[in-house]
Amino acid sequence: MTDKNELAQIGVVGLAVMGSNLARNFARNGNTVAVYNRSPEKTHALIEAYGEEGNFVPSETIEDFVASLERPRKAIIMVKAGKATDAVIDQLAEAMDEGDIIIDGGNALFTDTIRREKEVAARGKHFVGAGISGGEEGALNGPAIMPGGPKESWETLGPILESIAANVDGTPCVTHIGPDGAGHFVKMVHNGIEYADMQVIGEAYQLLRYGAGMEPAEIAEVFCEWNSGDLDSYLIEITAEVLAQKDPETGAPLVDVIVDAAGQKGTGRWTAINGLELGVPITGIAESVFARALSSSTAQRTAAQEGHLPSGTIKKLDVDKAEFIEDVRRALYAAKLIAYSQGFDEIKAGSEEFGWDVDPRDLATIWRGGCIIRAKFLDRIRAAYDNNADLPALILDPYFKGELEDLIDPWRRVVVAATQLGLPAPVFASSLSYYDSLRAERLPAALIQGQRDFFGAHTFQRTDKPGTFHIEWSGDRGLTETD
Ligand code: NBP
Repeated sequence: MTDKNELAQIGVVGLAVMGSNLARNFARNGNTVAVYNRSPEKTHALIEAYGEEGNFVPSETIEDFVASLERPRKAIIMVKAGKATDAVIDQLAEAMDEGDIIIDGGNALFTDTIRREKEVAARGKHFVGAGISGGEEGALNGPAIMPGGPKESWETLGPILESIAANVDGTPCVTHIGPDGAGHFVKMVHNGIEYADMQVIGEAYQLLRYGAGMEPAEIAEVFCEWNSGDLDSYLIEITAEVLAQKDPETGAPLVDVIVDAAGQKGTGRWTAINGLELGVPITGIAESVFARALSSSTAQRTAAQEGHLPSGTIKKLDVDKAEFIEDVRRALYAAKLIAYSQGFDEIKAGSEEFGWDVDPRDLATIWRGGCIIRAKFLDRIRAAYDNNADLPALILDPYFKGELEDLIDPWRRVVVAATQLGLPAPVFASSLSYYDSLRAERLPAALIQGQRDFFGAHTFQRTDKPGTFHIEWSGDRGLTETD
């Protein structure tokens, strides 16, 4: 139903797949929605196909669109991230009045969001960067929404966003994350965790397929079973679906006809870059980004295969298949746990750096539904932060520590097996090294400090007394204390 005279509670600018699904979600949940797209064909197509789903107010100009919104006006931008977003913000800020709210629901880099909020605030309007997860399906049926921006905006926006968000046990998967870029920052790290989660699932598949010699359909059944336990999650569920799927053209397993070069749109890379900038060792996420890059290094991979790089001695799997499958499940659980633990570390560091005061319990709550990393064990993460909001690391929570007791040996066995089988398992292996580094009483960092002092007089601290010291390496090798 469309009515040009009715004022809309919310507007959506950009009616490609995400925007039109979000607009339909608003309309289906009883909101009157103003809709506008740069090229009017998409607006017409939306109204023609889905106009009966609820109340839509279509416009062909941004001025008409703004005029069709009730005050304070609330408009969500769902256009291509980058310059298009800046262009639309400028048009909206021009046409809107003081106190109106512009929301960017695209995948913006959080530093752009910080800049945009300042620019929009200087023009007397509010700006909210909101991370939206769940892809097309989530946008239509209930995404997880991570809005940043001013707290006052959340008070106005909260109820309408709650009306379209996913809902778990009566709790909507949306909450105010923190000021300015906090929402897009958290969405970025969510995507980084998603990269790691997908990669560890991929490594488990690789080991079962080429280590245990299982067929995709058989592995699909294993993933189905895993989905009823600790690993219960959307990504495990869809993995089973993808592995069970046959290619409609050849009848072969679909996974065998898909080119093994993984794409990326940038949010995982941003998460890794930010981890480096903040000095947070998010090894699982960074390895996952590199793994995608390596998979797409087609020329190098072809040259390496044709050049027959020596494999060394490759062993066959010499353990019982059922035992190996269970070991892989536990290794996957452990590596996934590390990825989440590291992701929460990055959020904590970002929140401190930018003064956002992000509450990890909020994330564990709203990520339980709608988003791509939704998983049963987020309830456990929530409980961990409920018990201790200042946990030094998620894996130090008593429940997860107890889980690791059961996971650690299988995890070590799987990394050894992958090495002996000659199969890559970069996140299984690097996460184990990260874990052992955290546990280690002494790290080779002492030696590195010695090397740094040798070639660059970078000084070092001593274990036995305070102060900063240097060895006269090219002189008498005596110890001097520096300021
Ligand atoms: P796209 O990212 O493909 O963008 C297409 C939309 O941007 C169209 O409505 C297009 O209008 C509009 N647009 C462009 Br391009 N340049 C414009 C300009 N200068 N002025 C006004 N409008 C302009 O759409 P999408 O896949 O629906 O994603 C929308 C946002 O949601 C993106 O930021 C994306 O990163 C984010 N997101 C996507 C997903 C997903 O699963 N796809 C998930 C989560 C977040 P036109 O029709 O006139 O060309």
